[in-house]
Amino acid sequence: MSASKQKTALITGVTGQDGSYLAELLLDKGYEVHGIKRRASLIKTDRVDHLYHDPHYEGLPFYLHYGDMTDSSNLTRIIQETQPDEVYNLAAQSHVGVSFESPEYTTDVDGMGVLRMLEAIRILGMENKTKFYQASTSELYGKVQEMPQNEDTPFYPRSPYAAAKLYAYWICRNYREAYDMFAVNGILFNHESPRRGETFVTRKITRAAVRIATGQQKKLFLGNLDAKRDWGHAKDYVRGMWLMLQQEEPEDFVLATGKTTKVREFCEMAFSHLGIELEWKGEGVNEKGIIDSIDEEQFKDSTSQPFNDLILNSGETIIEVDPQYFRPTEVEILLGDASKAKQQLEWEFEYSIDDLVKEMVEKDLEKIINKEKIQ
Ligand code: NDP
Ligand code: GDR
Repeated sequence: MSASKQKTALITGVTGQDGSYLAELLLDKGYEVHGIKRRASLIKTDRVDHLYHDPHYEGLPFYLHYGDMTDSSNLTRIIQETQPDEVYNLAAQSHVGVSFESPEYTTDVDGMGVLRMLEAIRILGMENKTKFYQASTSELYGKVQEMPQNEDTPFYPRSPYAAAKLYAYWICRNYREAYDMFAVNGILFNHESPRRGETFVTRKITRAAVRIATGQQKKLFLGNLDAKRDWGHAKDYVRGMWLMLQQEEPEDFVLATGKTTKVREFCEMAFSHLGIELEWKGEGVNEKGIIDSIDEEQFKDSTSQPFNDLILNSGETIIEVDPQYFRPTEVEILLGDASKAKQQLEWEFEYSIDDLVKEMVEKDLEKIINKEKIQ
């Protein structure tokens, strides 16, 4: 691609899981990529360090700017300076459980932050130049009414995180309709990778599994083992984000695999890769050992008196339910229908859940063997 045709992208949340994969993808496509990072007392750019270079020397066209979603003037300045053709708004306080602890901050970053970005583009008169991607989420469906969920399924947020993302979803649509902006929502179901933050359940499980298998940890404490999620691989999903911004018309799309898996099944898969077969045991276990209903009262009973609070491996308890990880209101099941993305974007996912679990376990194992910090 010649220099004059090179597109410029700005990624908020570039230091996160999705931001790092998206930056790689866009650089590969010949983009100049700018990312916003937050000031911290310790450098925490591990996920993009391989892309970054000292600006005094030649390197990839990848640049980092200090910024924060709570600071309008800073966001406006960065957009003005970088003049992006495409903005990918991925920055968020993205942990649903933490959003109950920090609801106001979560709302500011995940809700108001989106408005700040859209307003900056509009005030700078860039609404006809800059395409905007908003990281919307399957958490919007919350207390699920319909299965599977697609672009027309009604929303019912179940956390401060989801409520903030609901505002973000609508303000994005409003700017599209009010100012003719190319602004789209990608309603993405859970996607994971070896770069997943270690407090999300999948990474918490794979990391603990290798630590337990190598004798560095005794037990894994988890919350609701019967929550079901539609888990894909982040690499597949960032490709979908890019495709959404290459369309003629701005539209919202669901990305999902169409398969839902229980947290306990994810545990079984992860431990099984390490040769550990789990046997579920505990007081109050029902016939099937599962909770299939999404009836709230039944669910409440299940959390106050958890099923299967012991998982035995050769008589030893290695996983235990700890109610501190239950959420005041839970999203029990998510299952997405990505037919629209498959038809219009020709988006397909390449990684199955087996591939995903295998890669996550192997990378965590590699890190332990190489005595690297497991991030
Ligand atoms: P991560 O938590 O891995 O990354 C979040 C990013 O946002 C990090 O770079 C973080 O910076 C940055 N950030 C947080 N707060 C601020 C702030 N106040 N100002 C500037 N930057 C901030 O999330 P993912 O990569 O997994 O997700 C990306 C986006 O997609 C998020 O908006 C998330 O809500 C959404 N999403 C994610 C899904 C998933 O399954 N992964 C599914 C659907 C939606 P730092 O590194 O400094 O913490
Ligand atoms: P989620 O992801 O809330 O779906 O949000 P998370 O991995 O945190 O939880 C998935 C399910 O697992 C249950 N769970 C636990 N969760 C965590 N974090 N820790 C535990 O110990 C634990 N035990 C059981 C949870 O209750 C839940 O049901 C993710 C984030 O990436 C969001 O930003 C994104 O919008 C959605 O996915 C789609």
